[in-house]
Amino acid sequence: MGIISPGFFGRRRRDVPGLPPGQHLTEDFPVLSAGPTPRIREDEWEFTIRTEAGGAHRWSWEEFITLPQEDVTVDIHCVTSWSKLGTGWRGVSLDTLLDSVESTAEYSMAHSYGGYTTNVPVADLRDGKAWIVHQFDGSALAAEHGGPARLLIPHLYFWKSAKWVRGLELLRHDAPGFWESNGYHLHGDPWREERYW
Ligand SMILES: Nc1nc2c(c(=O)[nH]1)N[C@H]1C(S)=C(S)[C@@H](COP(=O)(O)O)O[C@H]1N2
Ligand SMILES: [Mo]
Repeated sequence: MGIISPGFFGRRRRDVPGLPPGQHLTEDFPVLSAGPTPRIREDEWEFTIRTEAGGAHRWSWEEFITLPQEDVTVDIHCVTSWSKLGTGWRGVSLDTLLDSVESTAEYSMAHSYGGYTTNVPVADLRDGKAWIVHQFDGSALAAEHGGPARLLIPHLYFWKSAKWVRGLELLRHDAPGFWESNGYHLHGDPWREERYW
């Protein structure tokens, strides 16, 4: 049996590049859902952006899937402390979707099939920071992980990445979503440990 100083693992852990404070690495892909998994067929799936002025833009699955697609490899961080590095996704940038609507709103609420909501500032959806993804690791996104499509906002804690997403509501004022109403932080930056409030 070798002797390993207690500080050894501690140092290594902090030294993992890409691992925010208080997080540990996981190799598998945990499923975290607040309720039952909605089963939404692609032919009934729709995604709608509503603006603060009452406008709306809606995409059917067919329309969504023919938009420009991006492949992204990103790290994800759950507030319950697991992080998974280098995850691969395919989907449509929020820049592409938001460019279809006229809006100056600074806040948004994501809405999911099943009723889940989460609030995200529009600035956190813009400039290549967020996607609506429909593939994980080269395969169709599994229902447990939010298929047919989910939000992916990897620079915020993973509760912001709404599974089974069905729309985005653009708002003039910030308002808490499901977990934010239950004590989670309004913003959720893992590098600043914006976990609870
Ligand atoms: N619709 C919906 N989206 C959700 C959740 C949920 O319960 N319902 N859980 C959130 C939380 S807390 C996390 S950590 C991630 C988990 O995604 P996963 O199950 O694919 O790992 O989804 C987020 N998106
Ligand atoms: Mo989470």
